[in-house]
Amino acid sequence: MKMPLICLFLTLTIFSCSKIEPPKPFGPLPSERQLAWHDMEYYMFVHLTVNTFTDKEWGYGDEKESVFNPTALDCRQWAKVARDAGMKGIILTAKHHDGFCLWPSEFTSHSVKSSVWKDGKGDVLMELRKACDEFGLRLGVYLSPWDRNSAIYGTPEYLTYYRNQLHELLTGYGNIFEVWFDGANGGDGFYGGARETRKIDNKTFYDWANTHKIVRDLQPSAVMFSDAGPDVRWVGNESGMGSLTNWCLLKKDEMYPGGDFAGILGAGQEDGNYWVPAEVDVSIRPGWFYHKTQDSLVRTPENLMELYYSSVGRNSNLLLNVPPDRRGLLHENDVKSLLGFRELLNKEFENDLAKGKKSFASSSRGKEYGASCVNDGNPETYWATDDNQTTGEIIIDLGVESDVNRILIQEYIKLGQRVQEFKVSAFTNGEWLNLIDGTTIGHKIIRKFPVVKATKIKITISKAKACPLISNIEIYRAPGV
Ligand code: FUL
Repeated sequence: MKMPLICLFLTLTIFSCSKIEPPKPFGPLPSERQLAWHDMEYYMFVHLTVNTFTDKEWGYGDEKESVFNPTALDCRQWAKVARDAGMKGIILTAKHHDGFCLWPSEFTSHSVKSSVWKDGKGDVLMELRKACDEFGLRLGVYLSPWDRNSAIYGTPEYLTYYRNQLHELLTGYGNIFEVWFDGANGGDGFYGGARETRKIDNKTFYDWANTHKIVRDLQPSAVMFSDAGPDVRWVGNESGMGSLTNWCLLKKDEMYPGGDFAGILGAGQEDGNYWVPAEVDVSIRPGWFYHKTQDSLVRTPENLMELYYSSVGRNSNLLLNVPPDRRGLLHENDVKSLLGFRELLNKEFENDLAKGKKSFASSSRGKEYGASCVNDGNPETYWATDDNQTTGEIIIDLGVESDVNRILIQEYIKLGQRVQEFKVSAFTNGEWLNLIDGTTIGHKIIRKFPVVKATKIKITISKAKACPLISNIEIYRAPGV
């Protein structure tokens, strides 16, 4: 009689104390540096070089250093605007294709040190470093692999030169969050006076594996961007369009910067074997560099809002270029648009109607993974089904009938990207009305739909690679229709 009672007691104790097994990771996973990058979502690109003064987009490489003279350059203004606009960092074109360096590189005289700006004693990158620190932003660098100024471009010595410069940028300017490797490469240029066309093999010339190693060694928390990653991929266009279907996955070993992969990069690859999420790079003006003639062509706050939906709202980060003018300041028109956009953004996502409301799931893995995890405001909790269950529904009860027109959904990507198909519907006039048929989710999607009066919102995961893990759902009634 004694033994069975003890057994029963032990069984009950073990049962009540044992935690439910968390879901196992599925497929390629993001690294810590990539997770930190996902959370940044929106940051500034700054294109500045001799082009700003010659009115070009691609400098030939023969520009005199003396043309670079941004008389009122103020990186604090850039950083303040970026911070006030809601951005989390700034990436500077430390060297564009023309080869002119915005920092006083030891390895060339084609830099700020030969310019009249600050009598050759200036260092734009250092000023930006300090400004980013002051305004709580992260700093990134663009170092163009193509160099139309360098006499040795195209020879093996150039690779040493390029790596030396990379070394300077990664050792002299504190923590770098992203290193941007542009795909444009080879062609005609000044090349130290040769004025000829030089072509290189994009695939092999830069020995990318070993070039990447320099970044990993010197800045382990930096992500590297290029057409093919390794950490962040180009979205395949420069018009600000993320893809509705967007896998953070890529077979990057089959790709290289400057290759012809634009058609693949938008959606990523469902069967990709590496985590390489998309970044949308786009300019607030038609050009990447400042041109006075484009002062009237700055994107409006409303247009920036659309960009936000087509980038951050499509599981991508938004890298928005805002080029300083010849004074070295962000132009008034650009600043006005950016701050106007921030205001719109605040209004758009002012009141999350899902937060803390009652939510129900068709099934869940257990209490810790229940439906309430999707609207508890905690990104570390998530709704999960049993391992063998790859579909499911979550219903959020809005409490009262409410007008709604936006939904935001996030997967718990630390354990992989899983959802392949989903739907959103609203309970209105006594029936379920389908609002959205979607495919992937990933870090975040934000979708618009026409205003509907709803008492409940249902999110149906209709297809997933493994049990779905949803960490966040937000519902809004944004101004407008
Ligand atoms: C392109 C470059 O050629 C443009 O000048 C610009 O820097 C853009 C971001 O990337 O490939």
